[in-house]
Amino acid sequence: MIKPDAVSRKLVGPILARFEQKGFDIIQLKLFKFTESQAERFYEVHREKPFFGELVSFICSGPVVAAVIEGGHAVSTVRIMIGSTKSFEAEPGSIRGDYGLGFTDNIIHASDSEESFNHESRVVFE
Ligand code: FUP
Repeated sequence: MIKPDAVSRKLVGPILARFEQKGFDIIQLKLFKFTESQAERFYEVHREKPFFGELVSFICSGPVVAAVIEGGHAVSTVRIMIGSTKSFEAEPGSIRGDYGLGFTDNIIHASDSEESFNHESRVVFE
């Protein structure tokens, strides 16, 4: 999911292109703005964390683009492609490493397991 910072910086095309160039299929795509309650459900694993409020408010701050990406080893390969959570530490060549410097505003989210994909895609595409 391409986060509000990247959408406002007009990085949707370049980011989606990377997944296509890698060989993945984009099988669902949605531009939308989270409501607060939808964002709280999306990030419910972080509900008790001290940064939860900041995270929810950031993800609601502008439109996002959610994509369902299909292909072999999609979860692990996409996680490698996005780079470390802290963009300022992410490897050059990764999406966060190439496009961002932020931590909360870190360009992109990707599901880290099949279970989180099932939950997150339900919240986004329901
Ligand atoms: P990631 O899976 O790389 O997106 O990272 P996490 O699941 O650890 O964190 C979810 C989101 O919370 C991250 F995109 C960044 C944000 N976050 C903060 O804003 N502050 C923190 O202290 C930790 C995470």
